[in-house]
Amino acid sequence: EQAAQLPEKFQAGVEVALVRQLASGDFFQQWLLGAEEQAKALNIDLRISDARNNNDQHATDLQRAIDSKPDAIIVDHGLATTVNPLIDDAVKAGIPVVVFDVENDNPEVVEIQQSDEEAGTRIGEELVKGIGGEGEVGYVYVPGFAPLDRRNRGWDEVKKANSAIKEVAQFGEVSDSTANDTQEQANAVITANPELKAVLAPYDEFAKGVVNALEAANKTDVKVYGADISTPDIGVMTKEGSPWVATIATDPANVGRVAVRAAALKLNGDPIDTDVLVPPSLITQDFLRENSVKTLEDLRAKLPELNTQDTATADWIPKS
Ligand code: SR1
Repeated sequence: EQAAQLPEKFQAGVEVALVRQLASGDFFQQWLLGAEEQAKALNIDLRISDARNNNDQHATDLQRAIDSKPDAIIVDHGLATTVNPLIDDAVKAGIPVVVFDVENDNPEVVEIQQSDEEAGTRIGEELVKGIGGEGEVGYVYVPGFAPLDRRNRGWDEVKKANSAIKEVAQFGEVSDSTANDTQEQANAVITANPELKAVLAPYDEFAKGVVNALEAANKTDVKVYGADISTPDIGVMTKEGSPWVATIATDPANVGRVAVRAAALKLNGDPIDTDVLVPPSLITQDFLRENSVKTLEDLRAKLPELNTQDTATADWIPKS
């Protein structure tokens, strides 16, 4: 019934290439579920590739996607130096392009992000408040990933405004098993810095790695401030004695839906802003416990603003 209201080209079926740099971990899995759900509602055949954090492979996948002449391309994460020249080629070839979490300044490209600089500031300020405005903190950061670089700019602002906060260690690893690899580095940081009061870990895989290291070292008085949310993350945050006290997060499935809707609007020639922001919410451990939130479904019910169904949409786009 819904398909009949779609524009003609969608009724016939359209192909959208989703070219992913990373796909492992809760955020990326949930994001894909949302994207697939929205694609199905729009009769879009989503052609998905995953470069598993290998940037050469990401470039190869993007070139292959361009060569296959899809109706649109969504580039999900990736280094600007790797993907932007190819994105320019795609635009020149007349293919509509949407990027999520890529630093790109081609005016034809729709860029989606989770207001990451502001997110970095908000979770950083929460950390400062949580440790009384002073003390030693650890920071998990890997440069080169647009959302992490943007959050880092927000955190830099917080540090400038709070001179009694001493960042004593920066560490982290993004890989196919980010949480485990970050945990190994966190073990060493925790041992070397016995006065640590908190760790800022603004990516849920980072946060989980740090939590595991703190639990193994019996140092759960060190507070963890993270980013992202998922059902497993909620389990970690609400566990008795958990050091993970706050996170700044969108609903990743909602962001995936926004990306597919943006591609649909662009390929249909409908108006869409070049910059699409999906604002995150600050979610505390206290909020989750007080509201008996155990799953992402529970959280969606308690925080309906996580579903930005009016972002990047039109009357003909089915709500999913
Ligand atoms: C390695 S970048 C990881 C981040 O990408 C998405 O923006 C998620 O929020 C995650 O924190």
